[in-house]
Amino acid sequence: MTSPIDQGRDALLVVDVQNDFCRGGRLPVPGGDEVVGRVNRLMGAFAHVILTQDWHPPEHRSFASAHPGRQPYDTVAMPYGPQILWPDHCVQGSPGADFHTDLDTTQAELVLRKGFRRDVDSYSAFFENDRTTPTGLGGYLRERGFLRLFLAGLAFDFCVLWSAEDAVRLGLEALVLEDACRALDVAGSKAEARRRLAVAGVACLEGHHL
Ligand code: VGL
Ligand code: ZN
Repeated sequence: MTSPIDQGRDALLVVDVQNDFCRGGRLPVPGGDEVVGRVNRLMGAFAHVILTQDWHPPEHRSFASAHPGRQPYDTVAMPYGPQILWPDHCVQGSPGADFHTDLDTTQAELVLRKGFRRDVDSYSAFFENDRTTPTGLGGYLRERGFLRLFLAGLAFDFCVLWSAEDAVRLGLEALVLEDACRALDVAGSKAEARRRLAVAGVACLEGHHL
């Protein structure tokens, strides 16, 4: 069951382990804090680690507050498709956008920010929610010769899911370390994420075996 890590070709992508997604944050993922220790341990097992950071301008169009009359978790039509509206979160430069205080970020070779365009959300670390605007991560991984991407972090059913799907789309092998993720579980999104990962051929593993 365990895939031995190939330190030359494998990278660990740590998704959005930020204060706003943890206890006391603006968009807390249930149990979000519990991934911090697990992710710290996992980072020690990989030679190459990349962090993502959700990084929205104030009045980002994914915020319910930018849509008068709408509530968080409503869905609206955006030019690029349906978009769930969220509480304001991970505003650029705010404490909520910082990495969790206990996350050990020293080993990260790249910190990739996403969601910085006001009109487009970006769940995936590879493409914005229009599914076409690249973040550059695909090119970065290709140039560095990484073939396999292990994913951990928050939230399992949004940014981890979309990133894993896009990794596969770009020809990488993707593996989700499920015990180092937690889900938001909005309207069945956690079960849906499991189905979509299976369809994409993404393996879900227990990271504590690594
Ligand atoms: C995320 C909702 C909004 C995530 C980011 O990191 O999964 N979810 N922004
Ligand atoms: Zn966001």
